[in-house]
Amino acid sequence: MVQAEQTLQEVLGAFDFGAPVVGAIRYGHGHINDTFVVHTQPEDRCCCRFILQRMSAAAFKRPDQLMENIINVTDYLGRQIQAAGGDRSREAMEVLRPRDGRPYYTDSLGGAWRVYPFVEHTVCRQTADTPELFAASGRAFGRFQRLLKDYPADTLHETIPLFHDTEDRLKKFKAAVEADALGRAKDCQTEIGFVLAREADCSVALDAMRAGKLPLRVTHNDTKLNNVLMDEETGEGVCIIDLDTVMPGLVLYDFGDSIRFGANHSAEDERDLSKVRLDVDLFAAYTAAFLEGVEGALTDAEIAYLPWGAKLMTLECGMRFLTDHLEGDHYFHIAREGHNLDRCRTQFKLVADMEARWTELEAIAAQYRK
Ligand code: ADP
Ligand code: GN1
Ligand code: MG
Repeated sequence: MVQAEQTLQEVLGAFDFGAPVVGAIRYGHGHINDTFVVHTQPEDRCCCRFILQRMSAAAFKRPDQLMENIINVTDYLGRQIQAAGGDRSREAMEVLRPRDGRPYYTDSLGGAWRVYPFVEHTVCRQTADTPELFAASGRAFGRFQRLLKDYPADTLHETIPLFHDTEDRLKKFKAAVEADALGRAKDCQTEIGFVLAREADCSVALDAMRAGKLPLRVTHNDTKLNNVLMDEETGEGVCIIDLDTVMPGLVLYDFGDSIRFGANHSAEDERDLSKVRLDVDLFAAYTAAFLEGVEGALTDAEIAYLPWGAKLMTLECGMRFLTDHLEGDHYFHIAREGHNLDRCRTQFKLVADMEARWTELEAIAAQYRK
């Protein structure tokens, strides 16, 4: 993979930031794109910042379609937010086009880059330290779901085909075990067995969808806590970011992925598994807030399946980390050897916790059925 730094200067020259660029440094904790913060120095104001990203070529095969989705979705959200009296520049992402007017810039080595204004006076959190904070993220993701309720789903490109198709993820996982390209499978037999014991689970949401019980909606599909920017003073959610995977999906994907990442007090790559534990109070706080944010837009069946969303997104993500580990870490960024295996283990610990406390999770969701 070509280091993003190799073409950084060329890319900075391709955008008009409205003031001289002082510098650009790596930024954030995303696993997929190469993200930089660009500092500029306007004459009459203090530093003005931008987010510059090289979109992951491993994840996104069609940056043109990806950017078409993002421009259309952010325009749509922007109009809705304005109509509701909100601040478009703070609450919806906005794409800053390169000098040539295209939606993104392709560098001389083929890398695809885009720019967003930096949403200031916000914080991006890696763990949900309090139920209030986690609830604020739930309201924000719920509201996002509601705002996109009538978005024409058939106009969206599938930026990553079969993204949350857990059956397909299982198939790819089995192929990686079978190929065992790096001879790593022998060291992950426990984890491989964990997935194989849950093969049938991988079909639960898809079966319900195929049976007409769960509707397809426009979903974000990557609702980690660090994909929402919170107001630095009030702690409320300001802006949902990382719109790369906004596509048709099931609402339980959005609910579940937030629980997977946020309803515990440890990092996704924590090595001490005794610290990794599902916090049912956080689950309850998020459920209430998410449903408040969607404002009654969900059916009873969708509400009943929320715990499945949590379990499936966690199982699927663990399976994806393990697949990437077996294939040589070509998809998720890693910072150390075995990083994806460590991440896989935290996910499976959380799945086991969810199973152990399943009746409690179902009872929490059931409170909200009409
Ligand atoms: P990835 O797909 O790699 O996760 P993200 O789009 O989530 O990439 O961006 C990575 C990080 O950059 C985010 O977690 C957040 O901290 C920061 N970020 C992204 N966009 C903005 C923005 N417009 N304003 C402020 N921070 C941002
Ligand atoms: C990736 O892009 P980021 O870091 O917010 C991934 C998600 C995973 C997550 C695990 C496009 O999210 O699907 O759940 O890592 N995004 C993509 O932390 O694959
Ligand atoms: Mg992200």
